[in-house]
Amino acid sequence: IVIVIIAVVLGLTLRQNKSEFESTFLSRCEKFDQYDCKKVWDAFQQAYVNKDPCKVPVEAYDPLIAAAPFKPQCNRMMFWSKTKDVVHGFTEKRDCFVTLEDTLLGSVLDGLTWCGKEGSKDTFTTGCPRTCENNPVDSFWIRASAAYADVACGDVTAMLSGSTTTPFDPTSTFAKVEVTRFKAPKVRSLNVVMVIQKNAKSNCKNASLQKLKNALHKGITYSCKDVPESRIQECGSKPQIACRTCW
Ligand code: C8R
Repeated sequence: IVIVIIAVVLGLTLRQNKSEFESTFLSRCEKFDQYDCKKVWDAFQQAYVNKDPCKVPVEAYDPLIAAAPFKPQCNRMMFWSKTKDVVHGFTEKRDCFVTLEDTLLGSVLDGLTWCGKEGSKDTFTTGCPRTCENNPVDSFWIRASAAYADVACGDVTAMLSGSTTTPFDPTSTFAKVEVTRFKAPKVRSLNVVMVIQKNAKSNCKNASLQKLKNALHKGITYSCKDVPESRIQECGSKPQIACRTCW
């Protein structure tokens, strides 16, 4: 009995406490049924733990994507660029559309910073580099965006910002990773919602959108509609407005 007690006490003291980061990860993950969150956590960690935080390539997250694959949600998939707050303000209130942040991986990691260190088993949340190309956070969003765009189907929506001079920004993840992954005939159309705020700098006539049309695989129909931000907010707050009549 004494030996058992000693063993238990020793075991408890030696077992590392869960970090705040891991607790956040697991509690956000557990809101989704049908996933083994401990397995997802292990697959996540193997991407960056014990590695130089400038040497985490996009492919490091392949096992994570395999452990928590994205499910296609035809006709409801929403993409965005420079409109994160407007989009999520809307999708939080209505279930017309789903974004990457509504999926397990997107919601678990949204707003978080993480990296590892060579020779350490820990996850760090401060002092993580974001300027080198292969950093853990940027590589994750690129990999997750690619996987999310790969399952796109039906009529796809994208909210772009009329408050920038180049709403289709060739350096954005939307342009570099997502648009070129939409495949006809699985994806039927790409419908741009141009968010028009006060003092807008551009609209659907902007030249960058010609580049978007050209970047789309042939067979995918393109459309663009200028929509005041106030209309998007109104549709978010009035459930009696049907999704298809929001704009
Ligand atoms: N997507 C990309 N980046 C994401 C993201 C996401 O879902 N969620 C977060 N939090 N981030 P931007 P973009 C972080 O320039 O480059 C997907 C990342 O740190 O306004 O065109 C999503 O499916 C990233 O660097 O948009 C969406 O369609 C910035 O926010 C595009 O890609 C991206 O900010 C958006 O990527």
